[in-house]
Amino acid sequence: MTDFLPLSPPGAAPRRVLTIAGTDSGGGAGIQADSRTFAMLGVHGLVAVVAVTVQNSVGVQGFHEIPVDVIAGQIQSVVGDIGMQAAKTGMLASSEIIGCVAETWRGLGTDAPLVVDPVCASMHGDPLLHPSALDALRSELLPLATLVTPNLDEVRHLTGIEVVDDATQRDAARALHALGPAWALVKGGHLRSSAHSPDLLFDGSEFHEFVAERIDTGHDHGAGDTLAAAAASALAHGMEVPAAVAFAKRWVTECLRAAYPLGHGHGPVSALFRLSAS
Ligand code: PXL
Repeated sequence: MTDFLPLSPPGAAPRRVLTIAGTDSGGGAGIQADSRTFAMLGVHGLVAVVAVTVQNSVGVQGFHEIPVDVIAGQIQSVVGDIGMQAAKTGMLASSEIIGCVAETWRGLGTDAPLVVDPVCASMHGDPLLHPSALDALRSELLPLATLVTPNLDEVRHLTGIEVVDDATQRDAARALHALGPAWALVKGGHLRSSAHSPDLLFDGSEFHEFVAERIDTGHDHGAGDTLAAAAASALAHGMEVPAAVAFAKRWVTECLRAAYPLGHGHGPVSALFRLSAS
């Protein structure tokens, strides 16, 4: 990793990036992962909490949804006063919350880029989105997105397409883009049993492929959140979407390399490697 985002001098306000997402009591994913990446990339993280999860390294034992007026209030409060240059969504839990976030976003009248990470479940397979909320995700939020960043399970939930090879990955990117985001990123994840994990980005006309070294670790909790948070941070600096995705992919690869064990289950990816980078 050699590249970083531009840093603001001490005393000067950095770029602001808003995360609209759930908390993780285990500190690995969700708002905790977003906030670590924001800090390590030198942007100021703003937070709208939509749900509080009860979870540890073994799984998600439950979650509590925040009332929609409090969610809308958090977003309006910080954007009205502090301002933001980009935002991302993570766990949104329900169709009511998705509707609230979409309506609040439209009400801001902002042209700041919005990264939508369509979180459906934890890495343990525990649900973080009611299945009935998929329609709201498709019809209300994706049309507002600058970039949507599903993994292969989320692609299947959103499009019905089972990605098994290059051709189906392209079909999925086309189907996702047709739902309204400016750019769709289909993360390859564990698609191919090669040393690489290709991600495919599509804007309706051109495909961009991103290949990174595959880091085989059992500790990849929070990887999707970290990628989306890094992409939003890069967009906040005015980067074009393909450059922001390339940057985010390099960032999450280094966070995967630095992942550590925690508890009795899966440990988190770690943005803390940045502290020891020269
Ligand atoms: O990594 C997806 C994710 C997002 N947000 C919260 C989570 C998780 C995964 O567990 O707990 C709050």
